[in-house]
Formats: sequence, structure tokens, C-alpha cells
Amino acid sequence: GKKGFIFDLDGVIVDTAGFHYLAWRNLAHELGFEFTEKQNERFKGVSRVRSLEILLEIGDVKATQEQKEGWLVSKNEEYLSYISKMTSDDILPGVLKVLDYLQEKQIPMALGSASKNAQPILKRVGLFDRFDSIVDGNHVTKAKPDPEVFTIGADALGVAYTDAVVFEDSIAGIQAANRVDMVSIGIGDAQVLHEADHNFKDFTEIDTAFLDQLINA
Ligand code: B16
Ligand code: MG
Repeated sequence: GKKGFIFDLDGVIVDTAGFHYLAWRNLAHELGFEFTEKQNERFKGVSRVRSLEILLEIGDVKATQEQKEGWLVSKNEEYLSYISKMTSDDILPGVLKVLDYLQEKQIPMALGSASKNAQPILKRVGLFDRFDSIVDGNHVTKAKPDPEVFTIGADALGVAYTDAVVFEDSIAGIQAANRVDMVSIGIGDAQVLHEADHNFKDFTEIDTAFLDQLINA
């Protein structure tokens, strides 16, 4: 059937994973513990609320609901201050070429992100108008590895789940795509994302021959 392509945002289209990490690490320091980049792997693709729970587990911090809500707000404010400085230069290498090629081939495209900040980020980097559908943290009730964010996207594009191709940088996101038999493409460390159907370090490694192969499969 007709193929549709679905892109995760953080770590796939833009390099905001580093901003999330900085903001969570600063909160950890405030609470008196260390938070490493390796530990941050588990935060990718995970909702803001769940991320805080994991962070507090790591630091063995007990907190009231009120404290947690305050930290969620201050973390997001710090994150928003980082993304307010983003420009189209923050689009990850190779991404525009792939989007251009798929657009030229008239392939429907959706965004499938856990982030509640997806829309302002897309606007800042000038990609808001490039997607036929934008599904983000404001639209889903179940977080990755639940496939909801991708199934809503495929439904919006009018393609069967088995005809959807998903680009993801997180373990949870790859698992979400695999659960409904979408074609999963891991962007990043192939060892971390070994459950993906295909792996690439970044979009510069993806050529038009590979895209044609996906389109015509
Ligand atoms: P926000 P993605 C995810 O975006 C990030 O990978 C994850 O680290 C973050 O906690 C989550 O969005 C929520 O983001 O705090 O902006 O709502 O990778 O699914 O595009
Ligand atoms: Mg991501």
C-alpha cells in the first residue's frame, strides 16, 4: 500500500535531547546528586512527568506532589529558554535533504513526538509547515513504548500501520513502532537501538536509494 513516513522530533529532527539533559542535570545538582549522559538514555522519548519520576528514583529523593509540580515547571522553563535560541541551524545534519526528497515524491509525512513543546520547536526551526500531521505530547494519553503517538499519525496520513516508516532515536520509540509492525529506523547508536529494523548514525548516512527501497517495498 501507500507509504507514510513518521518522524520523532527530539534527537531525530533537532538536537534538543542535549537541552533536556542539561535541564534535568541542573535539577539533579540542585537536589544534590549526579546525573550522567548514560542515565539520560532512559529519558529519551519518555514523557516529562515520567522523566521526573525516574530522576527522583536515581537520586533516591522523596518529594511531595507540590514539590514535583514545581520542579516540572522550573525544568520546563529552563528547557524553553534553551529552545528560544534555536534556529534552522539546529536541524540535524541530513534531515532537510530527506524531507525534501520525500516531499518531491509526494510521500505523506507526520511528526510523532512525546514532547508538549513540539509545535514551538518546529516553528523556531522553520519546519512547522513541512508535516501533513503533527502528533505530540498534547494529543496522546499513552506514552511510548505504547504506539499511540504513531498510530494516530498513520491514521491521520491514511496509511496502514505496516506501511508506516518511523524514524526514532529512543529505545521506547523503536519498541512503540515495532509493536504495531511499522518499519522502525533507529537514528543514533546501533547497539542501543538494536531492536530497530534498520540503523543509521544520522541522516547523512541515508541516501535516496534507501528511501526508494522503503517507498517501493
Ligand atoms: P517535553 P521525542 C521527547 O520527545 C523527549 O525525547 C523526551 O526526552 C522528553 O522528556 C519528552 O519529549 C517530553 O518533552 O518536556 O518537551 O514535553 O523524542 O518523543 O520527540
Ligand atoms: Mg526522540
